[in-house]
Amino acid sequence: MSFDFESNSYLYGANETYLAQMYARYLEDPSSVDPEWSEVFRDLADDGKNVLGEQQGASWAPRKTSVIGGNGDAPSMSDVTAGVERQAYPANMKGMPFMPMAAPEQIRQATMDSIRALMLIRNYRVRGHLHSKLDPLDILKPLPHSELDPESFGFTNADMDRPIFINYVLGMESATLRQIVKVLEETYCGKIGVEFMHIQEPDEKAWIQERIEGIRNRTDFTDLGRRTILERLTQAEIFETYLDRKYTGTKRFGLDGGESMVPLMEQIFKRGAQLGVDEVIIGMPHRGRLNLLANIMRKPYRAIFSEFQGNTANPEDVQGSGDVKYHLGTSADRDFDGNSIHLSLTANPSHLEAVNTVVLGKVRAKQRQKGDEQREKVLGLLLHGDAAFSGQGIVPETFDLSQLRGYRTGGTIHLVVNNQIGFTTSPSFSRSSPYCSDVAKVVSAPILHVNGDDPEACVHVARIAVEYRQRFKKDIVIDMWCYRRHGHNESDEPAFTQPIMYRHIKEQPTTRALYAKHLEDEGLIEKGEGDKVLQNFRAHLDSEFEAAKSYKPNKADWLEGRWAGMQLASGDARRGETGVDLGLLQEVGYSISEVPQNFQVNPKIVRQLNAKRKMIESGEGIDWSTAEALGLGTLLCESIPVRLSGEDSQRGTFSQRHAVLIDQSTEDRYIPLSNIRYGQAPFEVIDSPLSEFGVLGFEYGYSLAEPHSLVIWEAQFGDFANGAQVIIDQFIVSGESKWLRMSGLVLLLPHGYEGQGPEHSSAKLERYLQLSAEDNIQVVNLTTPANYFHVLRRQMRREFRKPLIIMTPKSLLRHKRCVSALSEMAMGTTFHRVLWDDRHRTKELAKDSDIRRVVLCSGKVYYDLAEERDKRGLKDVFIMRMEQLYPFPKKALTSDLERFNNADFIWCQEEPRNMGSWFFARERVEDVLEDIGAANPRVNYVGRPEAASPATGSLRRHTMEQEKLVDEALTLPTKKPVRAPRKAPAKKSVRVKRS
Ligand SMILES: Cc1ncc(C[n+]2csc(CCOP(=O)(O)OP(=O)(O)O)c2C)c(N)n1
Repeated sequence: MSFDFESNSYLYGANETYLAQMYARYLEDPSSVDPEWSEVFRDLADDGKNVLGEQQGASWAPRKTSVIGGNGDAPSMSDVTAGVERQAYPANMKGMPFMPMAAPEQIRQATMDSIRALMLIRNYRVRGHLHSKLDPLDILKPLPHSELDPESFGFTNADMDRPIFINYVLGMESATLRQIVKVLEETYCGKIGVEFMHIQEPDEKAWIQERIEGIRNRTDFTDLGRRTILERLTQAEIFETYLDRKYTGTKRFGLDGGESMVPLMEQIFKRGAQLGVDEVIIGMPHRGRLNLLANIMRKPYRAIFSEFQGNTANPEDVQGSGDVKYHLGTSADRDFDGNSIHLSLTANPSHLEAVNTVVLGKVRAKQRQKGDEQREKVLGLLLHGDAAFSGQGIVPETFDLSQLRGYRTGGTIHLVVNNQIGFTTSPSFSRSSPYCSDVAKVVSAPILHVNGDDPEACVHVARIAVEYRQRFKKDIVIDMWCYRRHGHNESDEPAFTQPIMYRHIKEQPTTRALYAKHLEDEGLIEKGEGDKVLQNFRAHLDSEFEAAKSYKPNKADWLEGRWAGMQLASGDARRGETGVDLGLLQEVGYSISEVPQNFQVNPKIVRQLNAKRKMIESGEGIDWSTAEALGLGTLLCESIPVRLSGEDSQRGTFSQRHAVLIDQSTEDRYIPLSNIRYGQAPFEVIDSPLSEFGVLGFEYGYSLAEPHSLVIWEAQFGDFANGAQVIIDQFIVSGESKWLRMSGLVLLLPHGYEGQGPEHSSAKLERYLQLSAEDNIQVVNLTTPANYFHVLRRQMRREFRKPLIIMTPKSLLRHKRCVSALSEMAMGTTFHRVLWDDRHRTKELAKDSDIRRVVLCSGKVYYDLAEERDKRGLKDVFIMRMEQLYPFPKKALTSDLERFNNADFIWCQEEPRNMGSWFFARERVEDVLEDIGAANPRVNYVGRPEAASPATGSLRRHTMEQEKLVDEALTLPTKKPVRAPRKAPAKKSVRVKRS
């Protein structure tokens, strides 16, 4: 049919925006548009809603403008939505001409055609990925989808060649339906499937649409670019086959089948570097890791071969357990077209995906170090397997952190190396969602699915991903469909479980072979040239293989860069200088008890602030949270930044901290510790999302990258850290030994038996003690604010870093005896690993030789014991506190216990016998007793009996249990123990006043 668009100018203007606006109006009030339009819309019925009703989604919708506010940091997602200004619809759509009353039927038909074509186009944008050809094995075929069928929109075969006016949508003014469908298929259904219509932000959606539609979602590569891709594929493939030949059957978790990962990643670095990225922190699983180390990080092939020959990755004299080669990290500088970029691969354990937030924490720390406020210089890049990506809970936690003020890093690029299998499990058993990447939709991240056997498409999506990230500072996912040529590892037989898939794989030429043939067919390379590239590379590997025989790593890669100047931990007491000039303590003390004028603090907090002020004025009665603020505040004044994150940490779970004060009329925020003095270091205190695994990983990562900040993670109650056990076991306690990576991270774990039930009593102290070995961590269970002050400061006042696990109190936060004097924090004072009985200081106890019992304990139970002991007026019971359990202060305890030559010794704890510190302490205390030649070198247990659950749910029962154990600890035998002749001490111990 011939239809004169030009002469029907009203229809010429019938572009998408126009129609959408009018349709919206029609939905509100059908009589507000001309009756002819009303009739068209009525005929469209629900279809109209899909295409025209979605004002936010469609590219023709009124554009929104995001209002970005704040202080350099972009607002959260909800801030953005709140700040959106909507473009108003014209007040009255009436009068927008439709057609003359006596309109010819053909005009009406043409309008309907336009609208239906727009609906079809929109559906391709939404669902086109379902038609895309993603599976290189061609087993998973795209299914026909009714929403992508022109027939569903009322078009028949006869309509295919009729011109339809679409007003420059898809870059065409008008086209036949056949042409429209062809363009749509090319753009949305080729080797790339794009999911982006779920994005909430119109700008982002429009950007992706424009980025892909204009060029039919394809990059035209230069000849050099294509040759480079071939070269990278060759390196990737031949490296694996070479290892396979030389070390047949040795586990390497090869990349075979996913080789396009190499050119894809290189493109991220290259384009990223052009867009201002100068550092990329990478996290990845085992699969393809050696390939990445060699071909991307440029770890010498000879070094890798040497490790395959059984040699260690580090020089012989470097301590530590080491790790398998496919977990190791490394870093390298690469140059892309004159832009230098630093690449750092984070070491990780076998636990899939656990490294995700560790990487984010590192990125955040690096961004701060570089003053990268726009978050465009340092990029996080996470690689995932398909099964792990959809299966592991840490993945949504990672996405959840992506836009949060305290954790955002300006967007992570996620690359799923989707080999369509997880060990032996097929996707249909492994997830309920269609794609493994669906989890990324929790943050509306765009998802670019791509066929791994089309390396050009892979490089193309990599380019889009990094451009998107740099522009919008949000996460984006590339889902690269590939296959795994061998079993889960190289000695597995995959045909046991996936025989059909593996028959296909056997027949499947490699990605390199396919691409070499493609370039030959296109005449870019000569016949056989691909093989020549391959032989050259193999010859290079041969020479590296020879060199590996005499290869010796010359230095371990640690304590460099930011860590330069740090040393291995040594010595016994390791106190560090933690005492502080009284003047500074007072300066900090006064600033944490003051608020600006006119700042309306909640009256209850006013009382707390006044109390704090009094503590500082009198120098007495410093409570736990004040000591904490003094510890942190003095560090800040010494130019040491502090970062504290945890659930409700700003206020404090027990309403004790109030690190952020809220104005009661405006909700303005005031942070006293950020306002001590001009030039102090920055203080961050962050209410974290309700996650332990993700957030603890993040803070650990931060501490890896930043030894010069105090980094603290706080659990709401100590036992909730069990959700982060992977980070504790596999990173915090073992990272230094496995990977030579120190961390000074502090964990605050509220602990103590106060009748609050099984889950709020125990921070599972026993776990940390069981994990203690080889000087890996420090575990403390403190009883005084001064000791807390010192232990926090000690963390930063030494030349090494060790993770510090602190059992923190709950009831002691407000216990009248749990206070310290300012003088206990002053210059010359220090942390004490063992604390003597307070009544000893005041000379209220019998002399040492008359002490009949020494009760050794740790933590809050000290106060229960001391109170009852005082009530009973006992003078011959000495209560000794083990403030630090690991490293066990053997030397100090030896000199502390040898004074009591007429006493028996008990270990008293409030935890059940199979928990707490008994198992850990018993052997060590008895060692000491033997050393000092104690009459009775056994230490007896007093505490709750073995139990399955950490504590009772009944307060009454708790109280009875607690009274019983205190009573038992303080009940002396009626007869004096017969003294055995004293043995000579095994070693001369040094006597110190307090340790
Ligand atoms: C948390 C965790 N659970 C189980 C394993 C054991 N495991 C190692 S690899 C693997 C399959 C992973 O599949 P996928 O994520 O698709 O990656 P692929 O190995 O296929 O590259 C499993 C289950 C593990 N390493 N980590």
